[in-house]
Amino acid sequence: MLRYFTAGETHGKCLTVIIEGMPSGVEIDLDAVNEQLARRQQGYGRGGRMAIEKDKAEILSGVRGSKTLGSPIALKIENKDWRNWENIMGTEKCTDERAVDCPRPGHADLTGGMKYNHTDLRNVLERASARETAARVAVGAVVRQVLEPFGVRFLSHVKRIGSVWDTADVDAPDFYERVKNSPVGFGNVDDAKKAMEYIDKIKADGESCGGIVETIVKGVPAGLGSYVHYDRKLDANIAFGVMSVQAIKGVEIGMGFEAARLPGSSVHDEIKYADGFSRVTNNAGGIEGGMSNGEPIVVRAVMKPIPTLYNPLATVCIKDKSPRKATVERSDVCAVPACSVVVESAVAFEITKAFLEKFGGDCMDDVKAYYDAYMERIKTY
Ligand code: EPS
Repeated sequence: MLRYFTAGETHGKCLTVIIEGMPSGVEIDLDAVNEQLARRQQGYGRGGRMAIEKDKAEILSGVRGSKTLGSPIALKIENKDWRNWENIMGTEKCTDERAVDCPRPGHADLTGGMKYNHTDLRNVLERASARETAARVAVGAVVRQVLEPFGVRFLSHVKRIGSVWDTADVDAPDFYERVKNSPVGFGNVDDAKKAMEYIDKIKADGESCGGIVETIVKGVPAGLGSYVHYDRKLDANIAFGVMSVQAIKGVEIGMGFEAARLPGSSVHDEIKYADGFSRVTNNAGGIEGGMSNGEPIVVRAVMKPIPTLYNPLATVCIKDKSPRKATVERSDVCAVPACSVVVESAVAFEITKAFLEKFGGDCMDDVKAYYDAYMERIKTY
């Protein structure tokens, strides 16, 4: 089973990842991993930290001559900011300079402090921080390389920032090129301008903002996941992976919540046959009965506004219980474009995991042999 662990505090020395369950013989392109890390660092509305970091992954084990060995893969991403925090975050000695005792509403601060019995809430925020998403992007970028020979492609974009929607047509041929060049991950240039103005206003008000991101996966064969047991359902596992991303409050597949409003005939995708089965529409977002059905997989997620507000909300000091204003930590005003890269990575992990569950073998030759035999068989079903 494909799995991974991450470790690391936002102002600690580094982020560390161990990925277990990769077959041997997967070509690993480290530049492609670093490209994804760079994508995550971009976006209009980010804070000062991104000017400090130049995220790069270093592979420590599990790969030899750019090919996986089948053994656990360890990765490291350095925190350049560590040099400014060594005294505060030292693993042997530390000071309580920058201690936090006024929890931010919406952050893990208060409940995390109560749960782990911390008197300095920095002990919570350091790990709860979305800095950890750099590690998750590295994981997604490594494991998706299993899928490369099979033509599976991951695409993502931002659909909404605060009150501003991207009205671009996602099926336009140059849509993703425009998304790539947009500071807010939109396809429509005028809407992108409005979103940036919105972010400027939010910033001036000492506020933060959230949005909606979408990931589309193309080239996934029918039959990943299963209807036979709840924990093998592909949509359930995707929802879990995406919901576990910091600040995500909702996940939809395909038509999602809209399906509540419409009659069955407007929701379910009619079946056609021409050299294989396909669907006339894709309201199901490529998943029926917990299994991929061969259509593109469409996942949307809602990111709430980041809880650090420069114009802070009311809170209570955990020491003397007096009413106070929440702590202000350096933060982003808007991290929705970065979130779209993180959600894409979380989806990439779940798709790769399901792919290896279906076609898994110890080496890529076995995976390819099983994949080819299966594709041949379903072609004539
Ligand atoms: C982030 C790094 C963090 C935050 C942000 C995401 O760095 P720092 O705390 O040093 O500014 O900028 O995390 C949050 C806003 C949060 O609330 O968790 C990153 O690498 O993406």
